[in-house]
Amino acid sequence: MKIITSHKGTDFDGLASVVAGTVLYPDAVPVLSKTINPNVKNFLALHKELFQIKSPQEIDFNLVQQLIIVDTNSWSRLDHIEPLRNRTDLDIFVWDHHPGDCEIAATWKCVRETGATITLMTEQIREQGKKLTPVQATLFLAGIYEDTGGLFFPSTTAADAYAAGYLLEQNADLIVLNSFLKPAYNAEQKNILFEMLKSAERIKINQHTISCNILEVEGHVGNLSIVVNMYREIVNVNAAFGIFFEKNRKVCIVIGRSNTDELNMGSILRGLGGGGHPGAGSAMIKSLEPGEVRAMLIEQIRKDHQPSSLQELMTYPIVSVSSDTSMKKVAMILREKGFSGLPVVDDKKLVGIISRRDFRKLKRENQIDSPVKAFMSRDQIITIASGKSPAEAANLIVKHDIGRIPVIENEEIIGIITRTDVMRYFYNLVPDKGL
Ligand SMILES: [Mn+2]
Repeated sequence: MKIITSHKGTDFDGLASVVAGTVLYPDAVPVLSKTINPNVKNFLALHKELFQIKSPQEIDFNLVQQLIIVDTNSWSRLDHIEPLRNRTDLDIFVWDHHPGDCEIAATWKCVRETGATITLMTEQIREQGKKLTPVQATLFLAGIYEDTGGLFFPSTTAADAYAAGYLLEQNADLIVLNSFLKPAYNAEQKNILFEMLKSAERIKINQHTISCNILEVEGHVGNLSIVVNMYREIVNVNAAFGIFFEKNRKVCIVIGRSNTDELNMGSILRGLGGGGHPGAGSAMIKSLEPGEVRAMLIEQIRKDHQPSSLQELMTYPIVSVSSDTSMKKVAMILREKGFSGLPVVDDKKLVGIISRRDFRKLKRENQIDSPVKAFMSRDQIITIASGKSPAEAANLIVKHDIGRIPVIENEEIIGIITRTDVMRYFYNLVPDKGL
């Protein structure tokens, strides 16, 4: 027996991929976890009989010989087929779009970085010339749209757009799709935005305009970050925070959105026990009045000054040598400081870089007394102008895999930006996966 399944908390990409699996492997039985996302549940409530999906209870796992896993590559998301986990005789196929986490030992896999798994499976269906019904095409397109935010997310690839085009050719119905992909912004969110705008205010902290709005809400409201972002755009501030107070649960949900790297939502809200990334963050605070939360938040914003320029971040004064320094002396400095390389500077101008590697160029013993200019590299030295941002420095470091970049101003070297400096800057910018 062949079964095909996807991760728990099944989303449209998961369901679409399972159904696509039944097109590619007609003898496979589709099995879904009991936990399914609400919008997918709504879709299935109307279309279930079309897909003949089985629950894990209906499967005799002893009879399973082949397992096709779609839209995940991790056993931790496959609780519902736990009995199969330790079977060594299984033939396992994996279709997934997250190349990072390849946990499952598959006998065959198609894992490629795309916006959605269904994109990969649609390609295969198209290649094999298999026919799709309009319902299948609609479901597949829902998978692509949900996982790529309607082809908007940066994770979207050209392949997703091609697959979407193909599915539209196969009569995917955008009106049906629209009604199942829950509108992110509906009447509830509209009311909250309207309330926030009534009491909108702007304050200035460290040269940035900020708005910090307290609002009482009844119970959990979804998609508040979209509301906060719209609010930020309308009120026209660098960063907007919504403090949403759920009176019955006595919790404050804080959501922040910013449009500048200098106001890092992730690090500010980490200060309140939450997390996030530079542009968006959130925190949940219990047993404090919203007014107290607001005061804490403002204090946190004041403290959280991000170095915005390379000058603030770079190391200086720099250790350098002049071009007539002997290689012997250079070797000594490198050893003493534990550096892998040094800038060679004449009259404040960078003329070369000498690194440990360059010592391989020494052919005779007495060359150790020769000046560094005979061995340093002069060409294609990566430097960065002092006006550039820390993020640009980080890009260069990653792109060229170098540990240190000279910072140049008016053709003079004024400092060095190192991997460590950049790490220090980015330490607070590491996205918090948990939120
Ligand atoms: Mn997916």
